Amino acid sequence: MSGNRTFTMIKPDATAAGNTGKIIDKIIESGFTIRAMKLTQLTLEDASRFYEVHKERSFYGELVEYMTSGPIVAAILEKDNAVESFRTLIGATDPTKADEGTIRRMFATSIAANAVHGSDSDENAAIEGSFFFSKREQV
Ligand code: FUP
Repeated sequence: MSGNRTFTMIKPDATAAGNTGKIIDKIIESGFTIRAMKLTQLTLEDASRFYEVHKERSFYGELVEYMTSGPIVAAILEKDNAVESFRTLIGATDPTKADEGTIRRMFATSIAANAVHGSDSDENAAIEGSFFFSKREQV
């Protein structure tokens, strides 16, 4: 059974480029309800822990460094079938392969600086959401 919540981050490239508002608008227009949101900056320890699943991959060090390079916006989003629906909205990891109209196609500059994160399963959505937000911070 698919769940109704997912977790996202607007990444440092997108916040630095002034695209935070446009991305949030697109998320809301696409039918998601924001259940938690904060602007923050990851420490190296935070990013290493968040991306621990990728630690054996060649790009891990670069990814962790990049994700600490500026502010991010973390959010919990609600919609039916949230995980899959949000991954459709953001598009492929590589923005040159992302479909027209997707957030990554519109705002990402490279595979690493790809504007937004979206959880890849209900289980990870719950883990990632609770990485940033206490129960009290979710409405
Ligand atoms: P996605 O689920 O689309 O965010 O993609 P992955 O889980 O495969 O990758 C997580 C993050 O690692 C991506 F958002 C960006 C980064 N990455 C790279 O920097 N280089 C790669 O070759 C693949 C991923």
